[in-house]
Amino acid sequence: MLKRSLVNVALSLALTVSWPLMAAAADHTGMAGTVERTKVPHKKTSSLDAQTVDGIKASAQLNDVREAMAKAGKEETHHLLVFFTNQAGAAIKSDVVAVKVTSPDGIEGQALPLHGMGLHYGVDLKLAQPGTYQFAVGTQFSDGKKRQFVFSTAVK
Ligand SMILES: [Cu+2]
Repeated sequence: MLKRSLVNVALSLALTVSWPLMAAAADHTGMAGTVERTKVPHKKTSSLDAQTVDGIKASAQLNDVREAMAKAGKEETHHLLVFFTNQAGAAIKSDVVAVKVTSPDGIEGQALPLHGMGLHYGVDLKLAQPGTYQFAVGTQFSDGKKRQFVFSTAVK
């Protein structure tokens, strides 16, 4: 029975995530996450507290990308990554993912779409003021329910 359930897990993973997408996700993490974290003394990646709403867990990460962005002539300072998993821990896709960012001065911005980037959804953001930001992430999964996940973190 154990063997059979392992096969089922492997099958469902293969069905939900295609290999080229997984490779893209691995590259992305390598570039902005693990590699830099070991080289750079100050922390460029912060993990935000995971939220579970109605059986779906959302984990978020905020990467400081201002150096690379500035080199490319862009004003964005951070890349927000959001990962969704079901109760079995498998990555799942949402038809719509958007974020409303509230800046430290309490002003809520317009909804910005997050794009599917392999195993996560991501968007580049300009978080220019130091202080605590709130990220309200709206979703719609295949069950049609709208779920909102709210994260917050301090930015220097
Ligand atoms: Cu991304």
